[in-house]
Amino acid sequence: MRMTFRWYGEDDPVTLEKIRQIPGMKGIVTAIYDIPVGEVWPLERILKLKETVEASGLELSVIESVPVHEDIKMGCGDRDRYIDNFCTTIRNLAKAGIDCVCYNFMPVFDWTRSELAFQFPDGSNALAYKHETVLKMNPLSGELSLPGWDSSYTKDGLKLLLEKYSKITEEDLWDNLKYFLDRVIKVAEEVKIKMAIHPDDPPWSIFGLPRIITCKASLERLLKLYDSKYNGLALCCGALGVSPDNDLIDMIHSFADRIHFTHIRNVNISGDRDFEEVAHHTDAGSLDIFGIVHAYHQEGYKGYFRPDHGRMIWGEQGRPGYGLYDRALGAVYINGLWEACERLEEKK
Ligand code: DNO
Repeated sequence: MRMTFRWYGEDDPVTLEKIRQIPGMKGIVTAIYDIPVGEVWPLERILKLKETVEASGLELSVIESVPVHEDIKMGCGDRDRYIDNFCTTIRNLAKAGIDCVCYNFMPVFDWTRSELAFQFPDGSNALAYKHETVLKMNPLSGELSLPGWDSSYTKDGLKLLLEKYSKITEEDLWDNLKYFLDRVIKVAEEVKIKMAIHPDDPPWSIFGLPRIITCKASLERLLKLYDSKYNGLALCCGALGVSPDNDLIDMIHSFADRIHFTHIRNVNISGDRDFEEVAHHTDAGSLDIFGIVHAYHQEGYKGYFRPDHGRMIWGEQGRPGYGLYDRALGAVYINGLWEACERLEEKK
């Protein structure tokens, strides 16, 4: 297991120097954020990023994410050119020594919440999702923006995109995902990059858009679309875990050899399709974080872990979900659980 931490680049207030001081921290998860979606990431830019990260004493571990152009997801327009570009980016990343790339296949919006600063009685706050509120939200109003969303759309551009998607079914999305994987995984195999799909967050349809990577059956289907170790998963516990039907421990045991990257986060399921993000500890929320880490340990997991979203605590202000303190506590907690699993194993 390699412990990593997400860093949003030079303008992230959570600097590499701070991340380096987190006990047990090994690597950085990041991306190049200023290249338009669909364009090639030049090798020089990737090497520069690697140099910056390594100068801080950390390793550049995972790219999260190389974004997938909407034409690819919709199976229209310039998809072949964008897939070629994606493959070139993968080749360039491999030349720089990267071995794991995360991506997602969520139409238009990446992860979604209805509240960015849900207040807890202890004075901390965190991201939350209330389904009733989301049902009333208009994605065209621009009232919400989350790190990870492509903010380059104009209102008209977004409207057009949503109209186009209204004709796309879940099965169309599966076909388009297969078309993409058939081309990309071949290259990934060749250059030895493990591709890791991030599940849909939350794992159900929002704003009428189809979402397909939501549960065990869909992960199974995805893995079968192209049967290769390089077609793998970024198992995000928080994303999948908000659905009580998703048994994460069972998923870890079922797919262990295809999980390359893991996001660990706890959530408190507070109603049907309602949840708040909480501290990483098992007793803070609805997920058995010890059980999850233990399952990885039992499987001899060698991939990357990162603590996922944290609350805002100790007065910190910053990028929703991506402050320093609570994520650092999460990393230390996970490392502690892992060490305990190791020690108990030795004693057997
Ligand atoms: C949210 C993240 C997602 C994730 C992408 C992966 O915090 O987990 O934005 O990076 O969905 O492509």
